[in-house]
Formats: sequence, structure tokens, C-alpha cells
Amino acid sequence: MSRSLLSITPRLFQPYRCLKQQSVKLKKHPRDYPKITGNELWRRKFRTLFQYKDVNKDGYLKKVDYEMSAWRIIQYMDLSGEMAADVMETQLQMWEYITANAPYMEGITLNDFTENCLKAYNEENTRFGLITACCSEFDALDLDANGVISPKEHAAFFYSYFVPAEHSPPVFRAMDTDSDGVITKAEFVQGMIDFLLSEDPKSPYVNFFGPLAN
Ligand SMILES: [Ca+2]
Ligand SMILES: [Ca+2]
Repeated sequence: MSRSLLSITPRLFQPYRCLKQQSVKLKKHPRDYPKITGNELWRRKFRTLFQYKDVNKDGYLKKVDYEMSAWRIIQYMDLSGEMAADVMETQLQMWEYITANAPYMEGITLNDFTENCLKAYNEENTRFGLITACCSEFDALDLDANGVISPKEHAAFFYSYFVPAEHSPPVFRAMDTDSDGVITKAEFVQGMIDFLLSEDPKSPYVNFFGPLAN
């Protein structure tokens, strides 16, 4: 079981909308980060990420979490028709990627999630794929596909995962490094990679997925 988990966990961040390798200019590349030791801060960040994804808070990542998150985005942005269907499809594709290689009928636990991410993110191949994976996360947040994330699009995603929307503006400002009021793909990808790979408590991106869990 744990071996199959290992092989699929990186899929949590693998592309689900566009599969081609995307290029963004980064100040710090995934390969520039030292080996993750799994310190307390890093584990806290991954508990936070897990809780963020576990929308119904039952302690497992399941398909229903992805469906619920899609419904909340649709509700928050008041979407209908094709756009609403696209949001649902994107979320379900994420779930399909996670479970493609393993029978996760009963869901993914926090422990499986954390331990497998720790191992996976120290592997060169996973780090190489991270940029494309983070680009796909960006595409999922860029609901109107205009190439940048607006404050409202960012707030919609916090809302969709039950992170109170008032936490969105400070996180948005940390990501918007040139302070032009929108988050570009490069700004987003740099922040997400730093969240996943850094063990530095002074990183401006520790609250990337909302306030840290205990
Ligand atoms: Ca947008
Ligand atoms: Ca910006």
C-alpha cells in the first residue's frame, strides 16, 4: 500500500488541465532548495495543506472534497453554464489524477499524505515536475483565464476550502511581489514552490494556504 502511495502522491500537484511543460521565470528554482528534513514548520505547512484540501474535515481526502470545493467556487463566483461545468471538471480531474494509480476508495490520510510528500519532494523528478504542476494550480485559480489571478479569484478559492476570506488579502499581497494588484503565473508559482520546499520560518509564503494549522 505504501509503495503505491509513494508513486501517486506527487500527482497531487501534477497538471490536470494542460499537460505541456510550461516555462516561468523564477528567482529560486525547485532544485535550489536544500533537502527537506521534515522539520516542525514543514510538517505544520503540510497539515495546513491537507486540512485545506479536506473540505468536509473528516480526516481523509476524498472525491467529495473536490466536488464540494467546486460547488463553493461556483457559488462564490456566481457561475453558471459552461464556466460552472469547467470548474467542476477541473476539480474532478484533480481527484482522478490523485487516485489514478491506487485504489483510494476510503480516502487518503494525513499521515500518508505528509510522509509521501516528504519523500517525493526530495526526489529530483518530482522537483522537476513541480513548475508545471504549480502552473496547473494557477490555471485552476484563474477562473476567467485572463492570465492573472485577481483578488476576487483568490478569495473564491479560500472560500471554496472554508478558509475565511479575510485571510485572502494578506496572502495575496505576499504573492503580488511587484504590487500591481494581480498575481502573475511567475509570482504564484514562486510562492507555491517556496511553500512546498522551504523550511524557513521567515519565508513570506508560509501562509500560502491560509493560517498554519496547529
Ligand atoms: Ca483571472
Ligand atoms: Ca503582481
